[in-house]
Amino acid sequence: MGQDNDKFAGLSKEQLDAHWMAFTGNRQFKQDPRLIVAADGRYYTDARGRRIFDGLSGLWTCGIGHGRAEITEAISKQASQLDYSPSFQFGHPKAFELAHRITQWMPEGLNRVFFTGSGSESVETALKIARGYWRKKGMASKTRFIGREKGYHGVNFGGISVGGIGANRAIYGQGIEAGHLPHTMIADNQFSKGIPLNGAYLANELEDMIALYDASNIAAVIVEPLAGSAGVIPPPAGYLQQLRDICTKHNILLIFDEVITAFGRMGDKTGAAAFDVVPDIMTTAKQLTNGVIPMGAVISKQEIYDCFMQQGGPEYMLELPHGYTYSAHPVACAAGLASLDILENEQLPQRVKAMAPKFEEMLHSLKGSPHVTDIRNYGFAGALSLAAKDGQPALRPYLVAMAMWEKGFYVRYGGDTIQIGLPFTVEVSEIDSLINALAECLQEVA
Ligand code: PXG
Repeated sequence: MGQDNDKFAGLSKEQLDAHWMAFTGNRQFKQDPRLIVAADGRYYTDARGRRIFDGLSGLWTCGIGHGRAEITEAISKQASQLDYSPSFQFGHPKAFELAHRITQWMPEGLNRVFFTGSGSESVETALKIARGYWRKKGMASKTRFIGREKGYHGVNFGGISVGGIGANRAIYGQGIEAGHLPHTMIADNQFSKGIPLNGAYLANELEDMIALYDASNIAAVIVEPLAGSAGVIPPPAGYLQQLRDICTKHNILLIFDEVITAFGRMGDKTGAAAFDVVPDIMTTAKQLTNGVIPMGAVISKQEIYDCFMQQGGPEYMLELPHGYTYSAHPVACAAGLASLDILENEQLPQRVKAMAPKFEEMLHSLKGSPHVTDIRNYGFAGALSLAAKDGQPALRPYLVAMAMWEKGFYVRYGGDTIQIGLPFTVEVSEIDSLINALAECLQEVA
């Protein structure tokens, strides 16, 4: 270990070629792979034997840290007791226990939980519930969705249709009917710390879209309360409340996609709690199981659930023709219960809230570093925007992230941004090292 020539971890070219990797530059990766072979706490070990700080908590998944015995023991015990049980027409106790526990993490009124296998599946589920709900209520023309520019709602056809990251849609052709609100990353808000002051007026664009499409044709508005993938865009003061008010006024459902923001990262139970606005449906995944086992959950207001029950026909009939083979998978439920136990017992959302100002201060110390055109943050989420190099906006973040990897830090690069999602258990000295390394990399990368 420790030798550069170990970086292939003994894999042959044929093995490397066989795996078509997700959201990865496959050609570059396979020439110079970044292979991770172990994880422990807030650190990865790569194939060269180096310890690497996990500056994105996996992919915003592992806030508790890696290898927590309580979680691995819970899943191993569950796998030996009940490794799988059919998710259609049968149930197992932990699914109900976890659903109930999740409701205790939700704002008042969100109390019916549907399980999925990922964030993308949570989004499709929420969109289908929204359309189905209006049809059950006799308003079948309410089918259109409104998303937002720069929104990320996973990769399935519904998600990329309401999503607003052009590169994720461009090659796939037609999706489902959706309009897009303007994003809120405006020049007036550059280098805002936490919640930006300007931009609530952008929510009024929803009124214009309603005037264009008519509320009788719109099922729901879907936004991330804080946009994650596009590079951490916190909501302007008053913006989400404005969206809420307009949706309520026009009888349109409001969906918060909280795949990144739920379960602690915002320094609160959810983004809805942190920003004090309650949606009608919330989508979650990632942190629910600390990333250890794939799982998502869609949480809806009781009125929506009740509508399906009331319109469900004979009681032996199913009310929602939707679900996944792995909905409420017993091993995922065990991981979810163990993760929520740790988040609660160790008061990790509270810890995030208490340490967020320190992170904010340190992150914003990078203002003035070469190439940095904006810095944004909230809770334990932060991002830098970097100026384009040679007319290629995505090039410099890639170079910076690779330089960080060489220094022993994993951060995410996407579009023209570098993103940080700190583990909830991080120490101040680790934030300090991370930010210092970032400052050096920004100097080094031309
Ligand atoms: N909605 C939101 C808001 C997300 O952030 C998804 C849906 C899709 O989840 P799945 O589990 O299907 O991937 C996501 C996922 C990044 C990054 O670096 C973000 C995501 C995934 C991978 C990387 O910002 N978000």
